Amino acid sequence: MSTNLSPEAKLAEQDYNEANTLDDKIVKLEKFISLVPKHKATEKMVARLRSRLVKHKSELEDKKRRQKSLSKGPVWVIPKEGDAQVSLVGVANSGKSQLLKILTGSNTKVGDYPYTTEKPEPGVLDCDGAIIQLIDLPSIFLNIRNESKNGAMLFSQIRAADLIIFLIDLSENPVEQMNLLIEELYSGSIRVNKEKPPIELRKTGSGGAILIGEDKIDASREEIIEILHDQSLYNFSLKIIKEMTLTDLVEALDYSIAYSKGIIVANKGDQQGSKENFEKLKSAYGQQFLILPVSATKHDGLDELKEKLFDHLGLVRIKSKEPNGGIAPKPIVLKKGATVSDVAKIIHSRFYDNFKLAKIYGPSAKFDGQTVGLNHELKDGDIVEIFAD
Ligand SMILES: Nc1nc2c(ncn2[C@@H]2O[C@H](COP(=O)(O)OP(=O)(O)O)[C@@H](O)[C@H]2O)c(=O)[nH]1
Ligand SMILES: [Mg+2]
Repeated sequence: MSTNLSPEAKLAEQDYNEANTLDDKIVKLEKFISLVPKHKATEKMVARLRSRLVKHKSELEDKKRRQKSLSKGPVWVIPKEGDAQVSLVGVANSGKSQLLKILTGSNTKVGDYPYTTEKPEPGVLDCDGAIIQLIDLPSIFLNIRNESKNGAMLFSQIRAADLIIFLIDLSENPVEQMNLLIEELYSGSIRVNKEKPPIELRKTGSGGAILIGEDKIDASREEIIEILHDQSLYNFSLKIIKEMTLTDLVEALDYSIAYSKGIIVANKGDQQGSKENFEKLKSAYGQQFLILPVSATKHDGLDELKEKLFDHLGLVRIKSKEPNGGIAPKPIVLKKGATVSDVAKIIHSRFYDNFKLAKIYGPSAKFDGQTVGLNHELKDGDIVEIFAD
């Protein structure tokens, strides 16, 4: 395997081959992979090494799970409360704690010195009746996964969230910050605003390997099957749905990867040079991310932030009209795509079981008071009046 590698990489390979424990194998293999130059000629080799890494990691997970059932270690994920959980991710001093404080009234510590925030700190944000749990997190720095004892726990908190806010300090180089955050999250097996490479994999009891759509990968049948063998898969049917590389296939097989959604909030818009930095950030990341400019200390852009944040969570707020004609003060918060039947079930099973008709007022109604059935899809801001027998 070690043709055309640097002496350093060859040494790393040897170290890996000599490693005995799973932990050690993972560390050594990661180091080896990092030392292999990445280009077309090494692509398949790197994919193969990554697939081994996936295997080692899942073995380690299994081992930990078995041990955990005996003794429970500390868990750091803040239990979800409200309608959605959002994590604040940024380098030191970007203003995460300041933003949490201003949006939620939480009294998390804001510091003039870096790393003021040592553990996750939740706050509650009211988005027109939807309750969003916002979580202030310790700052991200280079190689945090290996350098910080809390790295793994930090990542578990980030993965658990429904959305990530990348908080960028516009008084410092914004593209460097964002590159760092994305790379660190990547190393913690978190991909942001990316689709999981689409495959359909089914384990079969016998029959060996069945490949469908193998022409969509630029690799031989044997090379594809080797990757699955690495994961101890021998009898399976695999359908490749879109064009992808061997590396994508390895990613798709790696169940430890989280695919998260994120937006960028560009803070300190009141600082000198922030406009130029905002433009730089936009040209580097504007295609992949929604970017919202704010100033957490001057309270600029916060209403727009709340609005767009809610929209990105993929939720809708629906109010019900009561028999006395009054409108419930608190909305019911549902996933986009929710229908009248979802609302009926929540109000009372009677409304669902004996449903007659509903009247709709608001964005999804062709006209106010439009009569609709259980399957009518609702939009954010709708008011629903349900009639039952
Ligand atoms: N000028 C300016 N300073 C800010 C803004 N937001 C936060 N800061 C300051 O940046 C420093 C770091 O804030 P903090 O919230 O502790 O950052 P964290 O490390 O990301 O939690 C503090 O001195 C804040 O007062 C802003 O919008 N404008
Ligand atoms: Mg902080």
